[in-house]
Order: sequence, then structure tokens, then C-alpha cells
Amino acid sequence: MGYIQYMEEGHVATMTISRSEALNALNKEVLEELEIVMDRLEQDGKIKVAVFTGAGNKAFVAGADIAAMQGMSPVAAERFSQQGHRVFDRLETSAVFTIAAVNGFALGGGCELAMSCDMRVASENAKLGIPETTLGLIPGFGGTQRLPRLVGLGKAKELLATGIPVTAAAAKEMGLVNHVVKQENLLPFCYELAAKIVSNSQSAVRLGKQAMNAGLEMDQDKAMDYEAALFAVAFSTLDSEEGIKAFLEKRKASFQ
Ligand code: CO8
Repeated sequence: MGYIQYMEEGHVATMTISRSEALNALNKEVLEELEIVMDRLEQDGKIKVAVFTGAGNKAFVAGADIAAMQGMSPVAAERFSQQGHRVFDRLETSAVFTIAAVNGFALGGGCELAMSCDMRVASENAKLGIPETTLGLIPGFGGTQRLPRLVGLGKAKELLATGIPVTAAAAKEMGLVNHVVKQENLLPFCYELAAKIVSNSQSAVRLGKQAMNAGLEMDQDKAMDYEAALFAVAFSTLDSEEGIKAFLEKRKASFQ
């Protein structure tokens, strides 16, 4: 892996995107590497939580690589956009729970990467935004869809049309990030959350995530039916048997 530093400890993997010459901007190769890493994680089955961050203390990911986009044909641009969709959809729907540790600029494709993770924790110095309109572009890695779902249409349109990034504190206020912490606490804080998630039933976390992701795309009646169906699946697992039994026996559950 040339651009992604991979580290794992127990059931938690950390992926650090590292292209210091371009503030960790995403090119085709970085996206390919992300896809390969996700393949490995999911096949292996050991990793339950994946933390994504950027190398250094200035940028998470400063966007898609603008230099690499120069001179692209519209067809190549569409393919690049589709590659981003494939990889980011993968993060969003993965059996592995994903956390973005936003350690600095998360702009354009970087903000879109963060939004495709299940949750986001930002350091105090982080700035998030979708400045594509300043380049004559629109977000192309899912941002026009994920941002309004996270922060509401009005705020999303403001960020799109002005292109002005927001501070970590403002991002938290609008629901774009879940938590803001000091930079030195960013990874430790994410690992604390990860440890809590790892201690719960992995199948339940996965099914709950699936119900939320898919349910948001349905009308509410259908989404309720879908929830009931997945509830039945959760109910049929050994984890649910163990979780209920452990509660009644006043002991800590030991999940698979
Ligand atoms: N792509 C390529 N290189 C970049 C990028 C980027 N997104 N961001 C920064 N760099 C490079 C700079 O060119 C510079 O390189 P060099 O040292 O060789 O001149 C180096 O990183 C350091 O950057 P700066 O000197 O600019 O650092 P500053 O501290 O002055 O500024 C900023 C930091 C504010 C983050 C600034 O670098 C910036 O504005 N970057 C671009 C942010 C941006 O516009 N991002 C959106 C890109 S478009 C996008 O993401 C679309 C996604 C969908 C694509 C769909 C497919 C077609």
C-alpha cells in the first residue's frame, strides 16, 4: 500500500491516508487502495471497527486531487466519480463500523469520505466543507446526497453555494460531526468509542446500521416492516440469546 498506512490492534483497524505532498488528496490510486483494504477487512472478518484518518496534523483529506482532474475528459471524470461512489458506498454499508477521525481539512472529496463513514469525530482545528463550486464543479463523491441527509437541505445548500468551510465547532452544531476533541485526543477518543462498539454484539451493530441506512431510503411504513424483519434476524442470533441471558443472570455478555 503506497498511500494508506494500515495498523490494527485487536478488533480495530486504523487507515491513515498519507499523501503529504497534496494534503492527502484522493487520486485514483488512493481510492483503489481503499477498496483493496476494505476487501481484506471484510474477508478477514476479525476487524469490527475501522478508523479513517489523514497523515500529519493539518489535513484529513483536502479533496479529490485537483491536479489529477485537470484535463480529464467528461467521461473520465464520470468514471472517477463512479469509482468514488463505489468505494464510499462500500464504507457506508460495510459490515465493519467506520469512524472518520477528522484531523484537519476535510474538503470536497475529503468531506465526502468523512460523510460516508458511520460517524465522525473532529479535532478542534478541523475545517469541513464542499468548496467545489469555487472550482466550477459540484461534489462528485456523494456529497450532494449525503450532506443534506446529515445537516438538512438549507445548510447543505449554503455550504455548496458559498463553498465556505465550517469550523469543527460549527460542524458539530449542524450535525456534520458527532464530537470535537483536542487534536492530541482525537485517536484515543476514537479508540475509546471503538472499544465500546467492539464490546457489543457485532451482528446487532451491523443489522441496526443496515436498518438505518436502508430505512432512510424507504417510506416509513416500509422501513418499519424492514426493521421488524431485521429485528427477527437479530432475534435468531446466538448473540441475542447470550445478551438476554447475561442480563438476566446479572453478568457481562460474551458475544461471538
Ligand atoms: N488536490 C491536489 N493538491 C492539493 C489539494 C487537492 N485537493 N489540496 C491541497 N493540495 C496541495 C497544494 O496544491 C499544495 O501543493 P504545493 O505545495 O505543491 O503547492 C499543497 O497541497 C499544500 O497546500 P496549500 O499550499 O494550498 O496549503 P494552504 O495551507 O495554503 O491551504 C487548503 C490549505 C485551504 C486546504 C488549500 O490547499 C485548498 O484550498 N485546497 C483545495 C481544497 C479543495 O478545493 N478541495 C475540493 C477539491 S474538488 C473535489 O474534491 C471534488 C470531489 C469529487 C470529484 C468527482 C470526480 C470527478
